[in-house]
Amino acid sequence: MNFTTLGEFILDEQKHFPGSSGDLSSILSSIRLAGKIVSQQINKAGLAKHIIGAAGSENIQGEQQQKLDVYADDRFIKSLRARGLVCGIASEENDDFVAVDENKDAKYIIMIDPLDGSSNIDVNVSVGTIFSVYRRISPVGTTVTTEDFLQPGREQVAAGYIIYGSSTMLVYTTGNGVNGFTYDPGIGVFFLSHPDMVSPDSGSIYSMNDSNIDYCQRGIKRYIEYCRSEENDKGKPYSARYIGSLVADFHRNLLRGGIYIYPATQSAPNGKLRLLYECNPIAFLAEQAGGKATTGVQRIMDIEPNELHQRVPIIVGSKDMVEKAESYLTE
Ligand code: P6P
Repeated sequence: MNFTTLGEFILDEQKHFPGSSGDLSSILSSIRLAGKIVSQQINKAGLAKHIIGAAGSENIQGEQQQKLDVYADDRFIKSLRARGLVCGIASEENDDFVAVDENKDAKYIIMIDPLDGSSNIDVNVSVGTIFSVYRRISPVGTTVTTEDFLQPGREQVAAGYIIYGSSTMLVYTTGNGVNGFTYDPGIGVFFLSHPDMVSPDSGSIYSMNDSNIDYCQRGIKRYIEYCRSEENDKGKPYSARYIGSLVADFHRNLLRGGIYIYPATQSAPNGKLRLLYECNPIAFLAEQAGGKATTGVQRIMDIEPNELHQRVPIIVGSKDMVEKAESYLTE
Protein backbone atom coordinates (compact mmCIF):
# COMPACT_ATOMS: atom_id res chain seq x y z
CA MET A 1 0.00 0.00 0.00
CA ASN A 2 1.64 3.22 -1.06
CA PHE A 3 -0.82 5.74 0.33
CA THR A 4 0.45 9.12 1.43
CA THR A 5 0.16 9.62 5.17
CA LEU A 6 -1.66 12.64 6.61
CA GLY A 7 1.62 13.88 8.02
CA GLU A 8 3.35 13.69 4.64
CA PHE A 9 0.39 15.37 2.97
CA ILE A 10 0.31 18.25 5.47
CA LEU A 11 4.05 18.86 5.00
CA ASP A 12 3.73 18.62 1.23
CA GLU A 13 0.79 21.06 1.22
CA GLN A 14 2.82 23.46 3.34
CA LYS A 15 5.33 23.74 0.44
CA HIS A 16 2.62 25.64 -1.47
CA PHE A 17 2.96 28.40 1.13
CA PRO A 18 6.65 29.38 0.97
CA GLY A 19 7.77 31.13 4.09
CA SER A 20 4.84 29.73 6.07
CA SER A 21 5.62 29.10 9.71
CA GLY A 22 4.16 25.62 9.64
CA ASP A 23 1.92 26.55 12.57
CA LEU A 24 -1.25 25.54 10.75
CA SER A 25 0.36 22.22 9.85
CA SER A 26 1.15 21.66 13.49
CA ILE A 27 -2.41 22.51 14.53
CA LEU A 28 -3.71 19.94 12.05
CA SER A 29 -1.34 17.34 13.46
CA SER A 30 -2.57 18.05 17.00
CA ILE A 31 -6.12 17.47 15.77
CA ARG A 32 -4.90 14.23 14.21
CA LEU A 33 -3.50 13.08 17.56
CA ALA A 34 -6.66 13.92 19.52
CA GLY A 35 -8.74 12.23 16.83
CA LYS A 36 -6.80 8.99 17.24
CA ILE A 37 -7.31 9.02 21.00
CA VAL A 38 -11.04 9.81 20.79
CA SER A 39 -11.49 7.20 18.06
CA GLN A 40 -9.99 4.56 20.31
CA GLN A 41 -12.39 5.43 23.13
CA ILE A 42 -15.44 5.52 20.86
CA ASN A 43 -14.60 2.19 19.29
CA LYS A 44 -14.75 0.48 22.68
CA ALA A 45 -17.61 2.59 24.08
CA GLY A 46 -19.93 -0.38 24.30
CA LEU A 47 -17.46 -2.20 26.53
CA ALA A 48 -16.46 0.67 28.73
CA LYS A 49 -19.41 1.68 30.90
CA HIS A 50 -17.35 4.47 32.40
CA ILE A 51 -17.34 6.35 29.12
CA ILE A 52 -20.82 5.87 27.71
CA GLY A 53 -24.07 7.46 28.80
CA ALA A 54 -24.89 10.88 30.17
CA ALA A 55 -22.35 12.84 32.13
CA GLY A 56 -25.09 14.22 34.36
CA SER A 57 -24.41 17.78 33.18
CA GLU A 58 -25.78 20.11 30.52
CA ASN A 59 -23.93 22.32 28.06
CA ILE A 60 -24.90 25.93 27.35
CA GLN A 61 -27.30 24.64 24.74
CA GLY A 62 -29.21 22.94 27.55
CA GLU A 63 -28.31 19.59 26.00
CA GLN A 64 -27.44 16.55 28.10
CA GLN A 65 -23.67 16.10 27.87
CA GLN A 66 -22.54 12.56 27.23
CA LYS A 67 -19.46 11.32 29.08
CA LEU A 68 -17.66 11.10 25.76
CA ASP A 69 -18.64 14.71 24.94
CA VAL A 70 -16.74 15.84 28.01
CA TYR A 71 -13.88 13.42 27.34
CA ALA A 72 -13.51 14.51 23.70
CA ASP A 73 -13.72 18.20 24.63
CA ASP A 74 -10.99 17.75 27.22
CA ARG A 75 -8.83 15.71 24.85
CA PHE A 76 -8.98 18.18 21.95
CA ILE A 77 -8.39 21.18 24.18
CA LYS A 78 -5.36 19.50 25.81
CA SER A 79 -3.87 18.56 22.42
CA LEU A 80 -4.40 22.03 21.00
CA ARG A 81 -3.01 23.82 24.05
CA ALA A 82 0.06 21.58 24.18
CA ARG A 83 1.35 22.65 20.76
CA GLY A 84 1.49 26.31 21.78
CA LEU A 85 0.03 27.45 18.45
CA VAL A 86 -3.55 28.29 19.37
CA CYS A 87 -4.31 31.34 21.52
CA GLY A 88 -8.03 30.70 21.93
CA ILE A 89 -10.48 27.78 21.73
CA ALA A 90 -14.26 27.90 21.54
CA SER A 91 -16.19 24.67 21.97
CA GLU A 92 -19.81 23.61 21.91
CA GLU A 93 -19.21 22.09 25.33
CA ASN A 94 -17.98 25.28 27.01
CA ASP A 95 -20.13 28.33 27.76
CA ASP A 96 -17.39 30.81 26.85
CA PHE A 97 -14.20 30.57 24.81
CA VAL A 98 -10.96 29.44 26.47
CA ALA A 99 -8.22 32.11 26.35
CA VAL A 100 -4.99 30.12 26.07
CA ASP A 101 -2.85 32.77 27.71
CA GLU A 102 0.25 30.62 27.76
CA ASN A 103 0.05 30.92 23.94
CA LYS A 104 -0.56 34.67 23.67
CA ASP A 105 2.00 34.86 20.86
CA ALA A 106 0.09 32.33 18.76
CA LYS A 107 -1.74 33.65 15.69
CA TYR A 108 -4.60 31.14 15.33
CA ILE A 109 -7.86 30.47 17.11
CA ILE A 110 -9.97 27.36 16.73
CA MET A 111 -13.63 26.46 17.20
CA ILE A 112 -14.72 22.86 17.71
CA ASP A 113 -17.69 20.66 18.18
CA PRO A 114 -15.74 17.89 19.91
CA LEU A 115 -18.35 15.18 19.43
CA ASP A 116 -21.33 16.06 17.28
CA GLY A 117 -24.23 13.62 17.40
CA SER A 118 -22.89 12.10 20.61
CA SER A 119 -26.33 10.92 21.75
CA ASN A 120 -25.89 8.29 19.04
CA ILE A 121 -22.82 6.72 20.63
CA ASP A 122 -24.78 4.41 22.92
CA VAL A 123 -26.59 2.98 19.90
CA ASN A 124 -23.44 2.59 17.82
CA VAL A 125 -24.23 5.21 15.20
CA SER A 126 -21.45 7.27 13.57
CA VAL A 127 -20.52 10.54 15.27
CA GLY A 128 -17.99 13.24 14.46
CA THR A 129 -15.67 16.03 15.52
CA ILE A 130 -15.94 19.30 13.59
CA PHE A 131 -13.27 22.03 13.63
CA SER A 132 -12.77 25.51 12.20
CA VAL A 133 -9.53 27.54 12.27
CA TYR A 134 -9.09 31.32 11.88
CA ARG A 135 -6.26 33.81 12.18
CA ARG A 136 -6.73 35.96 15.27
CA ILE A 137 -7.79 39.62 14.82
CA SER A 138 -6.48 40.89 18.17
CA PRO A 139 -2.78 41.81 18.38
CA VAL A 140 -0.30 38.94 18.89
CA GLY A 141 0.89 38.91 22.49
CA THR A 142 -2.48 39.88 23.94
CA THR A 143 -5.33 37.81 25.37
CA VAL A 144 -7.86 36.79 22.72
CA THR A 145 -11.17 38.64 22.62
CA THR A 146 -14.70 37.72 21.55
CA GLU A 147 -14.01 39.57 18.30
CA ASP A 148 -11.42 36.92 17.39
CA PHE A 149 -14.21 34.31 17.38
CA LEU A 150 -17.00 36.32 15.76
CA GLN A 151 -15.52 36.28 12.25
CA PRO A 152 -17.54 35.33 9.15
CA GLY A 153 -16.92 31.85 7.78
CA ARG A 154 -15.24 33.23 4.66
CA GLU A 155 -12.25 34.09 6.90
CA GLN A 156 -11.59 30.45 7.82
CA VAL A 157 -8.05 29.25 7.05
CA ALA A 158 -8.86 25.57 7.65
CA ALA A 159 -11.87 23.42 8.48
CA GLY A 160 -12.66 19.77 8.68
CA TYR A 161 -14.23 16.88 10.49
CA ILE A 162 -13.31 13.50 11.86
CA ILE A 163 -16.03 10.91 11.32
CA TYR A 164 -15.97 7.96 13.73
CA GLY A 165 -17.86 5.47 11.63
CA SER A 166 -17.24 2.02 10.12
CA SER A 167 -13.79 3.51 9.76
CA THR A 168 -12.40 6.73 11.22
CA MET A 169 -11.72 9.40 8.60
CA LEU A 170 -10.33 12.90 8.77
CA VAL A 171 -11.60 15.19 5.99
CA TYR A 172 -10.27 18.75 5.78
CA THR A 173 -9.60 21.78 3.63
CA THR A 174 -7.23 24.74 3.84
CA GLY A 175 -8.92 26.39 0.88
CA ASN A 176 -7.20 24.26 -1.75
CA GLY A 177 -9.79 21.55 -2.22
CA VAL A 178 -10.91 18.78 0.13
CA ASN A 179 -8.97 15.63 1.00
CA GLY A 180 -9.97 12.59 3.05
CA PHE A 181 -7.74 10.37 5.16
CA THR A 182 -8.69 6.97 6.54
CA TYR A 183 -7.24 5.85 9.86
CA ASP A 184 -5.48 2.49 10.15
CA PRO A 185 -5.68 1.74 13.88
CA GLY A 186 -3.30 -1.19 13.43
CA ILE A 187 -0.42 1.17 12.81
CA GLY A 188 -1.93 4.40 14.12
CA VAL A 189 -1.68 6.29 10.83
CA PHE A 190 -4.17 8.26 8.69
CA PHE A 191 -3.68 7.48 4.96
CA LEU A 192 -4.82 9.63 2.02
CA SER A 193 -7.73 7.51 0.80
CA HIS A 194 -9.95 10.21 -0.80
CA PRO A 195 -7.78 12.75 -2.66
CA ASP A 196 -9.42 15.84 -4.18
CA MET A 197 -12.96 15.14 -3.00
CA VAL A 198 -15.49 16.72 -5.35
CA SER A 199 -19.19 16.52 -4.56
CA PRO A 200 -21.49 15.57 -7.46
CA ASP A 201 -23.44 18.62 -8.68
CA SER A 202 -26.63 16.69 -8.10
CA GLY A 203 -27.88 13.61 -6.33
CA SER A 204 -30.97 11.80 -5.13
CA ILE A 205 -30.57 11.80 -1.36
CA TYR A 206 -32.21 14.29 0.98
CA SER A 207 -31.43 14.46 4.68
CA MET A 208 -33.92 16.19 6.95
CA ASN A 209 -35.79 15.32 10.12
CA ASP A 210 -39.22 14.92 8.50
CA SER A 211 -40.99 15.49 11.82
CA ASN A 212 -40.22 19.18 11.24
CA ILE A 213 -41.93 19.25 7.84
CA ASP A 214 -45.14 20.92 9.07
CA TYR A 215 -43.33 23.33 11.38
CA CYS A 216 -40.95 25.02 8.98
CA GLN A 217 -41.11 27.51 6.10
CA ARG A 218 -43.60 26.49 3.40
CA GLY A 219 -40.90 26.61 0.71
CA ILE A 220 -38.94 23.88 2.52
CA LYS A 221 -42.02 21.67 2.64
CA ARG A 222 -42.61 22.22 -1.06
CA TYR A 223 -38.99 21.35 -1.85
CA ILE A 224 -39.25 18.11 0.16
CA GLU A 225 -42.48 17.28 -1.71
CA TYR A 226 -40.50 17.84 -4.95
CA CYS A 227 -37.81 15.42 -3.68
CA ARG A 228 -40.47 12.82 -2.94
CA SER A 229 -42.27 13.19 -6.30
CA GLU A 230 -41.84 11.77 -9.80
CA GLU A 231 -41.69 15.34 -11.12
CA ASN A 232 -38.16 15.90 -9.83
CA ASP A 233 -35.05 15.90 -12.04
CA LYS A 234 -34.58 12.16 -11.54
CA GLY A 235 -38.16 11.27 -12.52
CA LYS A 236 -38.58 9.23 -9.35
CA PRO A 237 -38.62 9.90 -5.62
CA TYR A 238 -35.26 10.60 -3.98
CA SER A 239 -34.07 8.51 -1.06
CA ALA A 240 -34.55 9.94 2.44
CA ARG A 241 -31.43 9.32 4.51
CA TYR A 242 -31.20 10.98 7.95
CA ILE A 243 -28.89 9.55 10.59
CA GLY A 244 -29.28 12.32 13.17
CA SER A 245 -25.54 12.90 13.02
CA LEU A 246 -24.55 15.88 10.86
CA VAL A 247 -21.05 14.66 10.06
CA ALA A 248 -22.30 11.24 8.95
CA ASP A 249 -25.13 12.67 6.82
CA PHE A 250 -22.88 15.32 5.30
CA HIS A 251 -20.05 12.87 4.57
CA ARG A 252 -22.35 10.46 2.72
CA ASN A 253 -23.90 13.31 0.73
CA LEU A 254 -20.46 14.73 -0.06
CA LEU A 255 -19.44 11.42 -1.62
CA ARG A 256 -22.70 10.45 -3.33
CA GLY A 257 -24.42 13.76 -3.93
CA GLY A 258 -27.22 14.91 -1.69
CA ILE A 259 -28.66 17.70 0.41
CA TYR A 260 -28.89 18.19 4.19
CA ILE A 261 -31.48 20.58 5.58
CA TYR A 262 -31.95 21.78 9.13
CA PRO A 263 -34.43 24.67 8.72
CA ALA A 264 -35.82 27.22 11.09
CA THR A 265 -38.82 25.62 12.84
CA GLN A 266 -41.52 26.86 15.20
CA SER A 267 -39.59 25.38 18.15
CA ALA A 268 -36.17 26.41 16.79
CA PRO A 269 -36.74 29.77 15.02
CA ASN A 270 -33.03 30.06 14.15
CA GLY A 271 -32.61 26.40 13.32
CA LYS A 272 -30.69 24.00 15.56
CA LEU A 273 -27.15 23.89 14.23
CA ARG A 274 -24.51 26.29 15.49
CA LEU A 275 -22.94 28.70 13.03
CA LEU A 276 -19.36 28.88 14.28
CA TYR A 277 -18.40 25.25 14.89
CA GLU A 278 -20.91 23.31 12.80
CA CYS A 279 -22.31 25.30 9.86
CA ASN A 280 -19.26 27.38 8.88
CA PRO A 281 -16.76 24.48 8.74
CA ILE A 282 -19.26 22.25 6.93
CA ALA A 283 -20.01 25.13 4.53
CA PHE A 284 -16.29 25.67 3.82
CA LEU A 285 -15.89 21.97 2.98
CA ALA A 286 -19.04 21.93 0.85
CA GLU A 287 -17.95 24.93 -1.22
CA GLN A 288 -14.39 23.63 -1.59
CA ALA A 289 -15.87 20.38 -2.94
CA GLY A 290 -18.04 22.27 -5.46
CA GLY A 291 -21.22 22.38 -3.39
CA LYS A 292 -23.17 25.17 -1.69
CA ALA A 293 -24.25 26.12 1.82
CA THR A 294 -26.96 28.67 2.55
CA THR A 295 -29.56 29.64 5.13
CA GLY A 296 -32.01 29.70 2.22
CA VAL A 297 -31.50 33.41 1.67
CA GLN A 298 -27.83 34.01 2.57
CA ARG A 299 -24.52 32.21 1.98
CA ILE A 300 -23.58 30.62 5.32
CA MET A 301 -19.99 31.88 5.12
CA ASP A 302 -21.10 35.49 4.67
CA ILE A 303 -23.06 35.64 7.93
CA GLU A 304 -21.57 38.14 10.37
CA PRO A 305 -21.73 36.26 13.70
CA ASN A 306 -23.11 38.06 16.75
CA GLU A 307 -22.60 35.45 19.46
CA LEU A 308 -20.52 32.35 20.13
CA HIS A 309 -23.29 29.73 20.13
CA GLN A 310 -25.46 31.37 17.51
CA ARG A 311 -27.75 29.02 15.60
CA VAL A 312 -28.66 29.36 11.92
CA PRO A 313 -30.80 27.40 9.47
CA ILE A 314 -28.73 25.45 6.95
CA ILE A 315 -29.25 23.93 3.53
CA VAL A 316 -25.98 22.32 2.40
CA GLY A 317 -24.80 19.87 -0.22
CA SER A 318 -24.75 19.38 -3.98
CA LYS A 319 -24.87 22.67 -5.85
CA ASP A 320 -27.86 21.96 -8.11
CA MET A 321 -29.90 20.55 -5.22
CA VAL A 322 -29.22 23.51 -2.94
CA GLU A 323 -30.10 25.93 -5.76
CA LYS A 324 -33.34 24.02 -6.42
CA ALA A 325 -34.23 24.25 -2.73
CA GLU A 326 -33.42 27.99 -2.73
CA SER A 327 -35.77 28.47 -5.69
CA TYR A 328 -38.66 27.34 -3.49
CA LEU A 329 -37.66 29.80 -0.78
CA THR A 330 -37.36 32.88 -2.93
CA GLU A 331 -40.68 32.43 -4.77
P1 P6P B 1 -32.68 16.37 15.42
C1 P6P B 1 -26.86 16.30 16.61
O1 P6P B 1 -27.43 16.71 17.86
C2 P6P B 1 -27.11 17.44 15.63
O2 P6P B 1 -26.47 18.58 16.08
C3 P6P B 1 -26.65 17.03 14.24
O3 P6P B 1 -25.52 16.25 14.26
C4 P6P B 1 -27.87 16.30 13.69
O4 P6P B 1 -27.95 16.35 12.27
C5 P6P B 1 -29.03 17.06 14.34
O5 P6P B 1 -28.52 17.67 15.53
C6 P6P B 1 -30.17 16.15 14.73
O6 P6P B 1 -31.20 16.97 15.26
O7 P6P B 1 -33.49 17.55 15.91
O8 P6P B 1 -33.12 15.92 14.05
O9 P6P B 1 -32.57 15.24 16.39
